[in-house]
Amino acid sequence: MELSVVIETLENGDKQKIQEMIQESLDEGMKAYEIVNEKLIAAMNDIGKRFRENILFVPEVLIAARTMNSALEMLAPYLSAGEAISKGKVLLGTVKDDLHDIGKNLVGMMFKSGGFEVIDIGIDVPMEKFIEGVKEHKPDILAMSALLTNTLHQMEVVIQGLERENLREQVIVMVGGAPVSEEFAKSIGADGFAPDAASAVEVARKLLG
Ligand code: B1M
Repeated sequence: MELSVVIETLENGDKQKIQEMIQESLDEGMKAYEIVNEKLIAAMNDIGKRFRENILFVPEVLIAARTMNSALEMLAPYLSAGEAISKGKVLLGTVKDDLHDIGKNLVGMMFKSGGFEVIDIGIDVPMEKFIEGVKEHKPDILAMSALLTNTLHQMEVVIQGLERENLREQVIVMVGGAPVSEEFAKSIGADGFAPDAASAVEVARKLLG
């Protein structure tokens, strides 16, 4: 599975081809998480670089993202260990005004594979919807993802909303996404930060004790 071919296939939006390539790699013994990290994310980073340089534009990146999501869906059963006993409940979403969902989906898959129950409330989630979700589902962890510098502050808005509703003590808040840092997480009063989907599960386990 050559990285250049993965990039080309994502850009072409060829869902069937990417799935065939993944199946081949799995058959050859490559681990699902290696395929995600070394091929799919690496390919998306390359696409992101050309997006930043105005070589690729939103419609092209959107096609690549949809193809990547279909590849992740196919890999989901391989990432999931299928543990029967729930390790905890996670309410997951991408913050308001932010439409990026690939990282969030990956975080959701890794939580599921770690035995957590995941309630994914989607993208562009306003504070009110996060609060409603906490009231309705009573999750152990509220997990927020943001990919844009100008949507980061929404994480703080949600934490302040939880405080106003006296819900802050009832839920562990975790944040992540490319522009999020440990320092930022601390500064807004989040309980945990993880730089990637796999470590999000480790951090969650530590926070739950
Ligand atoms: Co957007 N975009 N985008 N985009 N896009 C970025 C993020 C950008 C860095 C591109 C660039 O300029 N190089 C840039 C942001 C700059 C900034 O704010 N600093 C950007 C921009 C500017 C925009 C628009 C404003 C462009 C425009 O319209 N002019 C626009 C905004 C739309 C909106 O959200 N309102 C936009 C639109 C889009 C598309 C719709 C075309 C598409 C998204 C489609 C989709 O998601 N379904 C898109 C994409 C695909 C990207 C890039 C290319 C790829 C993002 C991605 O999926 N990466 C991205 C450039 C890049 O990152 N290289 C870019 C792969 C994914 C696995 O990584 O999401 O970081 P990531 O998740 C990681 C970690 O961050 C972490 O785990 C994952 C890996 O294990 N993680 C968590 C994520 N959430 C976590 C939560 C946790 C813990 C870890 O705990 C709760």
